[in-house]
Amino acid sequence: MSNPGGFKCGYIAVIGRPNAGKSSLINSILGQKVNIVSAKPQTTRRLQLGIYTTEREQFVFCDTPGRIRPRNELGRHMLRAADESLEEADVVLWVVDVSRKVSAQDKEIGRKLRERAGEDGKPVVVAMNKSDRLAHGDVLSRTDRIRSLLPSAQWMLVSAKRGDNLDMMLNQISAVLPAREEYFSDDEITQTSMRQLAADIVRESVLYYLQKEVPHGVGVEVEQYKEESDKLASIAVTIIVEKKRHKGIVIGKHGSMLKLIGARARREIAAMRGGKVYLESYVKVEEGWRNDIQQVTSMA
Ligand SMILES: Nc1nc2c(ncn2[C@@H]2O[C@H](COP(=O)(O)OP(=O)(O)OP(=O)(O)O)[C@@H](O)[C@H]2O)c(=O)[nH]1
Ligand SMILES: [Mg+2]
Repeated sequence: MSNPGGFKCGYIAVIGRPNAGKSSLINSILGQKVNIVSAKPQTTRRLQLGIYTTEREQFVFCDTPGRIRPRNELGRHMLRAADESLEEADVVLWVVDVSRKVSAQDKEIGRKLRERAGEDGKPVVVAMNKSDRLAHGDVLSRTDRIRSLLPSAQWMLVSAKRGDNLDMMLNQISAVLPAREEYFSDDEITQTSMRQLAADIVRESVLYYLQKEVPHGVGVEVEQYKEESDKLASIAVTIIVEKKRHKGIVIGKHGSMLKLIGARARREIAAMRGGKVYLESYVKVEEGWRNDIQQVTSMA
C-alpha cells in the first residue's frame, strides 16, 4: 500500500465574505500569525498557505481574499485568487460571521457552492465564526438561517478569537480529507516568505491606523530585505498610495503618522522573526496602481 499509516492530507480553501475572520481562524489553528488581520474588510489580497500538521493528518489551509464584486484590477485579481483556490481544493471551509445577519454576499456564496456541489461534490464545512459575539437567544435562529444556505454541509459554531470548537471543526475536516502522504515537511507552517510577510505587516499597520478610503488604495513594496544576522534584519519599504492627498495623510504632521505605522510594523516583524528589526518606510504616489496588472500582482 502507498499509504500504510492511513495518513490524510489535502488543500482546504478558506472562503467567505470580507471580514468574516478567515485569516484569524487560520492563525488561531496554527497558534501563530501567518496571515494579517484587520477590522476592515479586504485585508487579505492573495492566496496564503497555513499548514497544520498532526500525527495523523496535514491540513493545508489556503487563505483567500474575501469575495466581493470587483471594481478594479486589484479586485479582479483577488476574486480570481479565491476562485482558483476553490478549483484546487479537496475541501472547502466556508467562514461565515455568525454575529451578523446573513448578507447578500453570504447568499451569493451559498448559491455558488450549491451549484458546485452538483458538479464536483467537494465537501464543505461551514465555520460559523465569532460565536463569542452571539447572544444566547440568537443561536438557533442564526445557525438555522446559515444552514439553510447550504443544507448538505457540515457546520460548527467556532470562535477564532477564543479558540472555541476549533478541534471539533478540525475533526469534521479530517473526516473528509483524502488519504495521502503529506505535501510539506511537518515543520513548515507557511510558504509566505518573511520578506512578503514584512510587506503585509506594514499594510496591516496602515489598515490599523488609517480610515476611510486610504487603506484600500495602499500597496506596499519591499525595496530591501537584508538579514544582517540572526539578531538583526534591515528592511526598507515603500508605501504606495493612489492620491497626493493620501500621501499627506500617511505621513502625518511632521511625519508623526508614518512613525506610528512604522513602529507598530517593526514591533510585529521583530516578534515574528525574533531579534531586532531596522525598518525604513517611504511613501510614494502612483495614481491608478490598482488598475495596473503588473503592480497588482507584485505588491502586498
Ligand atoms: N469577536 C471576534 N472577532 C473576530 C473573530 N475572528 C475574527 N475577528 C475579528 O474580525 C475582523 C476581521 O478578521 P480577519 O481575520 O481579517 O477577516 P478576513 O475574513 O480574513 O477578512 P478579509 O481578509 O478582509 O477577507 C478582525 O478585527 C478580527 O479581529 C472571532 O472569533 N470573534
Ligand atoms: Mg483575510
